[in-house]
Amino acid sequence: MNFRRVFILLALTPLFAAAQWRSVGVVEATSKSGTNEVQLQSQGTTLTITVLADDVIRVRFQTSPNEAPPHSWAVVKTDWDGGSAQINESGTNLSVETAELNLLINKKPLRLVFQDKNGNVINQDDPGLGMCYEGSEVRVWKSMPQDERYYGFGEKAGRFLKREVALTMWNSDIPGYSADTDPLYQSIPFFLGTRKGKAYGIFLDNTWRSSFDIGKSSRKRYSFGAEGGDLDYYFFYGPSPKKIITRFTELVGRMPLPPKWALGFQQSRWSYPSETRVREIARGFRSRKIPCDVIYLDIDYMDGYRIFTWNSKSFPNPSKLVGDLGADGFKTVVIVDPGIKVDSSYSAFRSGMQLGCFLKKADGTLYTGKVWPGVCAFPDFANSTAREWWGGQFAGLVAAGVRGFWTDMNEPSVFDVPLKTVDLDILHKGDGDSAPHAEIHNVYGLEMTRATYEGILKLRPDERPFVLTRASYAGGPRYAASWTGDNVATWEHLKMALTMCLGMSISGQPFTGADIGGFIGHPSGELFARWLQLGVFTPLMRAHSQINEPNKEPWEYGAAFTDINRQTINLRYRFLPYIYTTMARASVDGIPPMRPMMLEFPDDESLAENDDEFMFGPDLLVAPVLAEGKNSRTVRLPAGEWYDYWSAKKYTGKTSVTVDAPVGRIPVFVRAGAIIPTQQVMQSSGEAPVDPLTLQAFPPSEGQQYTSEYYEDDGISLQYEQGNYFKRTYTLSAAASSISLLMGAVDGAYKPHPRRVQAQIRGVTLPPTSVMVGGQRLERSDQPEAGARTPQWNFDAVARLINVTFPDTKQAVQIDMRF
Ligand code: MIG
Repeated sequence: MNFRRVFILLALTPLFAAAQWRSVGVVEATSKSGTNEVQLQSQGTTLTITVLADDVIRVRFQTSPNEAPPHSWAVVKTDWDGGSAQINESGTNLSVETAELNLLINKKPLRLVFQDKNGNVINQDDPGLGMCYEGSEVRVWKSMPQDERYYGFGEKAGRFLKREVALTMWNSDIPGYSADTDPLYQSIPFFLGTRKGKAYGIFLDNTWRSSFDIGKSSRKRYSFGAEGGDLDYYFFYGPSPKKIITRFTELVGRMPLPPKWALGFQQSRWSYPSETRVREIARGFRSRKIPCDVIYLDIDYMDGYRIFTWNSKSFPNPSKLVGDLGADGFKTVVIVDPGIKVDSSYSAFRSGMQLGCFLKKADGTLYTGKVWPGVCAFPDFANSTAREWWGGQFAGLVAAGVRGFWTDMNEPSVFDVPLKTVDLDILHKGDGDSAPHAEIHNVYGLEMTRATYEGILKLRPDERPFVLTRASYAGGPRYAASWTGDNVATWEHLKMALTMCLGMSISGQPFTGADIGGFIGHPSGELFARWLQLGVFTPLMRAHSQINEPNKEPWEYGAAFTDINRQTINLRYRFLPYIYTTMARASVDGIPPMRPMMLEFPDDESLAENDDEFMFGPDLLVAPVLAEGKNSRTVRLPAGEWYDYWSAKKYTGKTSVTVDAPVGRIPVFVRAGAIIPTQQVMQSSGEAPVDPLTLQAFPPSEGQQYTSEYYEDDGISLQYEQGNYFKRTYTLSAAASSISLLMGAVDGAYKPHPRRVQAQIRGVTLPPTSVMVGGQRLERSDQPEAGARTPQWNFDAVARLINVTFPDTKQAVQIDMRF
């Protein structure tokens, strides 16, 4: 029981600036444990340095060393092998050396200096301040080189590059936030520092209110720390930023592969108030041939906002409604809030009370706060009994066929109280070790998504759960996708939708998106169309709206925009095989689909601060139009060669180009050599079979070759974990008078529906003189029969492409085109 912390918390100095920091002094004693850990004592403080791997070092500074080690809510990997660590002591210095970096520990006073193997400083404690403490607060100051750049910090508004800003981690419900509003809904205390093409990462694993001052109060040093707990951080060395993200997500866990339908277009609003309106919306999509996979039900589906219930007047037969939607290709997702109405005739309240699942005050009485249902009790998601109880409450919704759950208000948000959340001294029971809300607050949302995810998985063990959350912490993607909360229908917010998703993506949350069209306010047709275009390239593609706004469905802006919006959503469905492949990759190595330019091209100074274009997956460069009244867009192309996706015109990179971008078109470029797997447009992702699978191939320059990957599985079950997937590589190469495409042998047991593969070689001006598939010469047939099963090829001089169509097999296939 952690009463000391509660006590200190109440006595906290309110103003951060007023703190009288004590800087850690001279080391009095050191002790090694094993080959990879050393402890240093100084004036009652303990610093523990643990090498987890050659590129990962944990630094834990404790000002009260006798306390039991706190539990980490984020870290899932604990069995690190320590790499090749060597710890050497000589006089006033101690050094920790690994194969990839050296940590010099100055003992007089205690300061840390991280260096690469050539002795260049990567990161160091500020010589003057270093690690400090005051009351229960802990903080470290680091030197801040003028040319160092900072990125990440999870869900933060404003520019992608973080400089001269002070950022706080404290999950907060802020409807209609703006570029300088901070904090927001989620806390991911992780960032990257980059300098001269080399990157390091820092993850502060502390759930108390924490803060990062990145050159706001000083240009020479930055600092981070928290109001309680240990200064417990992980230092990652790249030098590539990708390597750091892979390591960080190994430490805190990765997004499991979501159900494929969750990557389709999703339609929401607060609220579709009745079964009649929901059916009308579903018909609205199908009758206009606008693809859609998901319809959301916001709070009004419930009986008086009682979670896990239905309003029997407006939703008289939920299973029938959900079933009919399902037959029409729609999955139903419903909102759930944490607040459980205090109402003795309400079964969730009664069972939660019986099992002691709700937060209580120090005197043992129920803690209550007001939210939508009125006076509510709040589940103690830090406690496993409460989590299991919560998970079980979904039985009815799951039985009705509801497929996904949207966890809102889980900062948690409480109405009509000054702090807008649960009282900070309310104790969470945890499992054995209790902790005040001040310590649990930032993981309340994370643990709510955990309870939800685990509960649904138990109820429906053969299906991947889909949970969408507003609040979370580092490691949250293990359980849920997330969105950026209550944004506004302005062009500025469209820009922020991009920078925030990029920030989330490099903070370990790949499955993210913003409310398309803006939650608050009403977008113009143009703003909605541009927002929808960006949405094609955000993993979560969901349109949503506040209550009392005019309708915002894709057909509400006039016929011309309806056509444009249909084309845009069609594009999402065309790219689904590629999008799914990038998501599969993220679930394996943490590298997100949305990649800031600095992540993909860390050595290119001209792209280091670029936050209006990005890579989607390894091979698509997306340059959305983010301002009103534009018909063209200037794009900075990285080194190499790039094709305009629309025209197949080829450009040499390291230059800026301006391309047409009328309101119906988002500029997209493809890396030369890449193969982008695409499919036919369908009205929902579950339609099958899709024939053919079209591999859009963009030939590299003469003498070059490039390999792309492809991933597919049943899109819904967990069998991919047992090898039931379909994975192959495609290698495209070009010589003086030939182009070859090698489809590697399929890895994995999954059998797709029988289908043809259509290799579509783009940007080709002349027809080939011969096309061979697997050593067989194919006939040219410029009027191909629709669906013909015989292998054939044709050339389209206007579109400048060659189509080669043949049945898909699991064996390797080589296609050679001679010119
Ligand atoms: O206090 O459920 O961010 O998406 O529509 C507002 C109603 C509660 C906030 C969410 C928003 C949702 C709304 N909710």
